[in-house]
Amino acid sequence: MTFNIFIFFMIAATAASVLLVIYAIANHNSKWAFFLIYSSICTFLYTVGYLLEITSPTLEAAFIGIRVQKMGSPLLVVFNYLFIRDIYEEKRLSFYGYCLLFALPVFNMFTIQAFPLVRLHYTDIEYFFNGYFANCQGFAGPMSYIANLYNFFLVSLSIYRILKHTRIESKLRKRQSIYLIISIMIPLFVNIYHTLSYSYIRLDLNPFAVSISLIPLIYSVQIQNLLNVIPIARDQVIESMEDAFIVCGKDYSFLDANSAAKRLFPELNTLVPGEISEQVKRFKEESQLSLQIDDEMRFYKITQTNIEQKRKNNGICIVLHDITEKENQLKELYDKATFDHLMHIYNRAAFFELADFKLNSGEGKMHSYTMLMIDLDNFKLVNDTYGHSCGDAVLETIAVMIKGHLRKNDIAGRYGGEEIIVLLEDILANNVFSVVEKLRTIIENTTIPYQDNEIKITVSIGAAYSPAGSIHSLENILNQADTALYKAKNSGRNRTCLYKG
Ligand code: GH3
Ligand code: MG
Ligand code: MG
Repeated sequence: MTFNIFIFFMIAATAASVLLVIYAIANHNSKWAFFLIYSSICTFLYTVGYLLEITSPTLEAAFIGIRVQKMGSPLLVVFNYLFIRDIYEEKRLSFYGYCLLFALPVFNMFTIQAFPLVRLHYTDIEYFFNGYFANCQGFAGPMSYIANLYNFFLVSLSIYRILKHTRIESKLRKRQSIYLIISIMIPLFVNIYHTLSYSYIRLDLNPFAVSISLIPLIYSVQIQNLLNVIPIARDQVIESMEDAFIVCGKDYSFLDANSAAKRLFPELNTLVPGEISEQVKRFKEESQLSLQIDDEMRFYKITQTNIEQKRKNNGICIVLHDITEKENQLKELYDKATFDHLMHIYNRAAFFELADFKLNSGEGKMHSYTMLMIDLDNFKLVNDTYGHSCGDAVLETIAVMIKGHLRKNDIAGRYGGEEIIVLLEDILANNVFSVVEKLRTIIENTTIPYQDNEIKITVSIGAAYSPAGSIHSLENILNQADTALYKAKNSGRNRTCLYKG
């Protein structure tokens, strides 16, 4: 045998197929690798068999090479087809599906190994040696045509699968499909060329073509690795998310949850996929949720997204987003805008808004209202004697006391300085004076401790009454209470005056 460039290329092609076997086995954890391992072994048998054939000194020796080739080549296209199905994540075939697919190639693989059945494939084989390499010329038998037709059918099926998925998938998928089609087309065209350009002593370029087709095939696999990263990345992001993430079926049966969800609802740890859980079901009705966690109230916004697959709703994705900080900030802002920070009762604007709403709402007409204007007596003296912060403490204590005596529908607000206004609901006209007097005397009889001092304070109260069924006017009732307060002050302070029209 003379060494020549073609034999060198054939050795390189064989080596490439060995590398592919190693690559596929090294990636055996990837789903796409399963059939690629077998198809790469077939490629190896095909190329190494051909290498044996063209380096054989006799027909007998060459026929060993042909047998090796035929242990791989009939199955090659089948495994490639299955590999393509896996790339596109199609369903694995049933046992009978595999039987059907492999029946003919396996039959060919075995019948070609020995006489007399080999006659089904080759009616005759001749051996040539052209001084550079050996070449066996087989004269095609009936099985040879059937095998070629079957291969052509599988190649067409593979291309159909590729095109089917290319229509709907992403740009990266399209590029992958192009590589796959190139990888399938190279051996196909070379085979057609080889079959049409019949001559005696010539090279069979098919094994070569098969190994060249490995290059685009590896590219397509690389793209698959990239595509596989996407769901892994999604999984990792979802798992590390602070938001609770729950996947359930259309019927709210539990399917999956991330760690945050399991921390929030430990019972999710005990659920098996498909199980119906009351915990998950309750999300159906709610768009917001509050949970008591470690003495703290936490708030969650619930978002639900349908999981659509081929325009069919296959489940629901529930995300619980923690909005506690936002809620607390909003509450803080609301409190600042609504309440007086010293007295912890409504500020003037909020009180007026609320009082106006109460008095003028349809329901308000059915109630009676009593407006109190309360002013601390000689309060300036407290400030002057004990200091401003003592004055603050007194104001706070008086406000807390007044608030403590209100009922559910009564409201109190800071009118200004050391003046407090109160709107009482549904007090009988005859009871107004005694109710207000009771409040005044409680304050009168209270001693407010401040540092080493005990402070006594009194208040003057002006009260105005608007009976149920009348048209209430905030402005009127306020003016009336103010007039009554003025009277109380002028009558010597520490007293209650009712407005009498
Ligand atoms: P009168 O019986 O006539 O109401 O006498 P008064 O001293 O209470 O009345 P005046 O309106 O002269 O004084 C009110 C005082 O209240 C003056 C002001 O410094 C004090 N004051 C108003 N707001 C505050 C406050 O937020 N803190 C403190 N410590 N004092 C306040
Ligand atoms: Mg005063
Ligand atoms: Mg005053």
